[in-house]
Amino acid sequence: MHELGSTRSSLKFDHLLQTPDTFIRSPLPGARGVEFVIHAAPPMGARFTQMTAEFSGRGSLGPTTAQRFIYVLDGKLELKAGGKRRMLTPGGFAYLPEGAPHSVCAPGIARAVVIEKPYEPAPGAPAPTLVIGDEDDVASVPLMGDSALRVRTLLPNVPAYDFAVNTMTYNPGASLSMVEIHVMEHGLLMLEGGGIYRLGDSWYPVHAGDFIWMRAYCPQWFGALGKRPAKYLIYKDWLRHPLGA
Ligand code: UGY
Ligand code: MN
Repeated sequence: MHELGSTRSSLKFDHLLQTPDTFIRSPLPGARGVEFVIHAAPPMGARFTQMTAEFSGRGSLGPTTAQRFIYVLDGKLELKAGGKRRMLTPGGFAYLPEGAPHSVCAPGIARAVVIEKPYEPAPGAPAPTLVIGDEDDVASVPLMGDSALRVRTLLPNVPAYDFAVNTMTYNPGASLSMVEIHVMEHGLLMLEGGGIYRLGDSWYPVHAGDFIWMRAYCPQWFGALGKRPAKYLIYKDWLRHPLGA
């Protein structure tokens, strides 16, 4: 059905809501058998990239000059890094430090979130190391004591790492307790359910499959609606002085 030019997608100065009907796929150098939806990237003001990588059978990622974080959405990915070989399944994730030799290959059709960011060293902080995990093994912690809104912190919360990736799960009716305005920017992929996202001075209906980018200081609030929990994966720059010192 032709939508006559209408879409829920919206690009404003301080945010992007990108809905699946507007996704454009492209190849990237070095990758084989993979198409990328490049959701967030420097041309729109982001200081990181976030993509959805869609692998055909035997597809593989190319190298990167940046740190790389991978979170499997569908299918399986074989990761080789640091002398380890792991098969990641949905909810499986990995963090590869900048310059760490590795390969990521899909034995069959698969989809994954790929986040890349140039590493920002911090005075006195040790170098980050390889992380391989599964979301099911990560503790689910109530946000500000609200057990209807639970957070899983996928990366170690220590200064070696300069970004965070978390999942947040809201029971129907749960919401952020405040409108947040903060220095960190966000990349967010809705994984399950839906609700209303306030971004800047706009309120949007959102649901699984939607991507959101929030520039630093973008006013933000979410409330979950529907009969099932809403869940998203969220990136933020973290644990670095804003002046880069
Ligand atoms: O970590 C965060 O800043 C998170 N609470 N933001 C959000 O969900 N929009
Ligand atoms: Mn936030």
